[in-house]
Amino acid sequence: KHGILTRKSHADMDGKRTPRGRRGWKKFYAVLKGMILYLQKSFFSLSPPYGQDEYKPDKDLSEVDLKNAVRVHHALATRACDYSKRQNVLKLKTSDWRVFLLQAPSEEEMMSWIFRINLV
Ligand code: I3P
Repeated sequence: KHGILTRKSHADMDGKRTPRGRRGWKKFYAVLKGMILYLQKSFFSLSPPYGQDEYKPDKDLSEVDLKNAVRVHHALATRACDYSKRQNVLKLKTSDWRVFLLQAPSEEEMMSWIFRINLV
C-alpha cells in the first residue's frame, strides 16, 4: 500500500515525549512494504510524471528515507480519537514505544492504513 501521509512525531524510541523543534508535521510519500513503513521525502523531488506503479522503494530510497522508515511489526494503529486539530489522523505506536500521528488525505485512506498496518 502507498500514498501520501503527513507525520508528526509524538514520542521517541524510549517512549519519551518528542522534544519541541521536532514535533512539526511533515509530508511524506508512504509505502508499506513487508514489515516496514517507508516514509519518503525524495519521492517528491523526482520529476513527474511518476506513476505509482513504476515506484520502486528499494531503488529510490535515500539515506534520510531509510532513517525515517518505521518498523511496523507488532505496532498498533488506531484512530487518533484524542487529537482533534486535524482530520483523518491515525496514531501509530511501535514496538519500541515510538508514537507517530499520521494524517491521511481522507477518512477512507486513514481506515485503510490502520487496517493494513495492523495486518503486519
Ligand atoms: C511543534 C509544531 C506542531 C505542534 C507542536 C509544536 O513545534 O508547531 O505543529 O503540534 O505542538 O511543538 P516544532 O515544530 O517546533 O516542534 P500541533 O500541530 O499538534 O499543535 P505540541 O508540542 O503541543 O505537540
